[in-house]
Amino acid sequence: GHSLNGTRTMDEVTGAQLIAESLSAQRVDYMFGIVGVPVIEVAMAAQAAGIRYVGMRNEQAACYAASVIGYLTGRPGACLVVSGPGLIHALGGMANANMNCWPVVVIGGSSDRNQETAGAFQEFPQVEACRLYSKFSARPSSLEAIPSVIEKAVRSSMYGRPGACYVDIAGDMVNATVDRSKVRVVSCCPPPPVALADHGAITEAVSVLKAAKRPIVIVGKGAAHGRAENALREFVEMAGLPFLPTPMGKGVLPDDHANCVAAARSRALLQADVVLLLGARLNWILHFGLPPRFDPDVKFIQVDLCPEEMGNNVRPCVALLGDINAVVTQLLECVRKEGWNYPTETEWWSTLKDKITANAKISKALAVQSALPMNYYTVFHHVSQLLPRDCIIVSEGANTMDIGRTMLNNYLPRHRLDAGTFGTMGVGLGFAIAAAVVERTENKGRRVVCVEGDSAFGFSGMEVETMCRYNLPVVIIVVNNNGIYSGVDPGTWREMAKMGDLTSIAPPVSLLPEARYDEIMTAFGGRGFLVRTVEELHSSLQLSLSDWERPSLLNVLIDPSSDRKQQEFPWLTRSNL
Ligand SMILES: Cc1ncc(C[n+]2csc(CCOP(=O)(O)OP(=O)(O)O)c2C)c(N)n1
Ligand SMILES: *[C@@H]1O[C@H](CO)[C@@H](O)[C@H](O)[C@H]1NC(C)=O
Ligand SMILES: [Mg+2]
Repeated sequence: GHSLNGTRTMDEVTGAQLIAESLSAQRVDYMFGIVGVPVIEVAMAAQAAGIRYVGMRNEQAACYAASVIGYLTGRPGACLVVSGPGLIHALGGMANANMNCWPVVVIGGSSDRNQETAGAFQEFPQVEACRLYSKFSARPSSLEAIPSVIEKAVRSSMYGRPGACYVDIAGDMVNATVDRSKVRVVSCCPPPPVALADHGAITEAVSVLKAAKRPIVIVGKGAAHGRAENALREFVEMAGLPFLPTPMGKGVLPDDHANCVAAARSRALLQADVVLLLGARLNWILHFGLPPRFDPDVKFIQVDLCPEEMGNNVRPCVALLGDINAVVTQLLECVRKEGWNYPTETEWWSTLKDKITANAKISKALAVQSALPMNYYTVFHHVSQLLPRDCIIVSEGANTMDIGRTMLNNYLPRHRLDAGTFGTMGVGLGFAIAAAVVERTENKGRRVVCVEGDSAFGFSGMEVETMCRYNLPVVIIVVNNNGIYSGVDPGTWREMAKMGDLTSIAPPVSLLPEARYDEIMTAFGGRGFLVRTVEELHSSLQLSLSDWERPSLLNVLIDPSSDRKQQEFPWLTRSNL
């Protein structure tokens, strides 16, 4: 019995309410989106159902924000978008979530069913379009089907390898009603079931580790997602193994842990004879596990929850299929029972420690340079001194992200969010908003600090208004080198403008020199700072960190020709090595 809005009775429920109540029943607590026809009622119903709704300025950023919720809290966030262009803007966020293996549920309004194929307003084949960017894409066939489809979307987003799921809601279903008694209640789906690795394979893995001369543990974002931090810490310390994190594996074990060899990354990868790979893929970030970055005879012990991942690019010598936390616990028990640990006095440890010391010296030399404009290393050196240990660091850019990753430590799991597996620019502000909204709920006193290249900042720059609107005390640090990788100083830019049409002669990497990104923040009532010196950096960052009422933006002008220190191998900026 559907009826139109207006004839609704007490025991009737609308499509919008069913979506909202079903999401809430599945413990989806946060929704990010942009409203319009036909989803305004869905957003309002979400708030009525106890879901926090954050209105964003672009669906792409809304979807980035929603996707981080799943990584931070273990339950997916929702992204709510209108039909056609709204949904299409969200595809970038779905793709990014899928690549990062983060759960997210996108809810898209679509045109009325009786106008399909007739050229309806914003008509688009949305379920089909989402298929390539998601694990599950469907439209409930009736109002009664909404709770089970939402449950399936939430469950699919979290179970197995996590990812994006899409639920389409036809416009005419939003206001349509159904008798509550006709709708089957679907209870909350539990967290994913935990799988253990094969017992024999665990024993084999430990015997491979015992025979290793130059072992390392690589801690991936899967270990962070799998909340393996406690078991992993015990395992690494008991087994005495050196480890290094992938970019978002940073913080699962603290960066200042005695066994962390991140500062000797290239050397460790190149010379390791056994790698215990924990929730990390052998993709471009790990140079495919192949020469010239790895020893051709290196043995991988691959731990992953996804069977299809086993053997990608390199055949593992042992494949441990299961939940990362559970498998690490199994390894820990095996190592404990055998009473084995990797010796502390080995040539391998000396090699790694020497390399760490040498690299630290080079970074330090660059960091203490007092010339103005500042270089990247100086900026990060001083920023790192002021950041609280428990802050959530969001970071994107090219040099900004690569150098920042090596100089800004993480001490806690899931406290670093960056451009990720897909290398997506524009994720930072959405991530920061989501992290700040979660922090407001959890109230652990953590700051969200967003370290952005000037180009990276621009992709979602208008989300500064969102931060100001909700009083989210995010600290944005724009490391401003006037461009993508590098830029041009203001004087040269003016000379160039006199020489001809800038569209013909300006370097494609360049952006407006000394652009006043700080004034975007002040325009909406946040704090803005223009920073040229170390003193200004210190005072503005201190002021920003002490203000819990509103966001800040530090526009840090650096040398537009500042570059990375000499690399043994270029990485993260080159995918073909
Ligand atoms: C969506 C998207 N578009 C374009 C790129 C190509 N790209 C890689 S890094 C980057 C920006 C780098 O400049 P910036 O953020 O200013 O950092 P910098 O290296 O200058 O410190 C761009 C545009 C990308 N990775 N993602
Ligand atoms: C639902 O009803 C409200 C109130 O009548 C109306 O404003 C809105 O446009 C309707 N939404 C859809 C999708 O039909
Ligand atoms: Mg730049």
